[in-house]
Amino acid sequence: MNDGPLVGVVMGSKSDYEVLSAAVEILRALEIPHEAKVVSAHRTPDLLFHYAETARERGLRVIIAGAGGAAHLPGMLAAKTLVPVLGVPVPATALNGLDSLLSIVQMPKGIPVGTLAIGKPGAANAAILAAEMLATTDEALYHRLSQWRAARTQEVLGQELPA
Ligand code: RP5
Repeated sequence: MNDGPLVGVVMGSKSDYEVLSAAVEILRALEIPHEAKVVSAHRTPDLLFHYAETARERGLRVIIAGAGGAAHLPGMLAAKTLVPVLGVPVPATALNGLDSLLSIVQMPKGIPVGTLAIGKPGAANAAILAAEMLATTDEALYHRLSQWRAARTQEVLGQELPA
């Protein structure tokens, strides 16, 4: 029985946490065991390889990877593991995340990265998607996720506009 993290949230820099925290918050709310870590593709390439190569044996079932600029972290992780990688483009440069989005989404055929929207909405959706993936084989999580979504629906139904 694996009691370790099921989802790994990695990012190229501590500065990315402002965005990736949106994923962590949702994983926490859904009680999904997870870890968050800085792994830089170009500044700590050996750590990147080690993280990817040991991901499956450590019990990770999904990796959420966020980076800004020439965002090669998600693609390089995907190249070194069969654990599914969800990429989150981080707006970190003058190009406001468009650079990161194109870097992540344009993976050549054969090594997929599931690419989400730029910034916090993408980070949140990556966590929800990871939850949905895990819920295909976890009934208790499926139940928590259903309740979580129903609560979001109620929030919108309860919204009132100023008179
Ligand atoms: C990328 O460069 C990181 O993912 C981050 O988005 C960006 C800036 O990093 P720092 O200069 O803040 O460390 O590698």
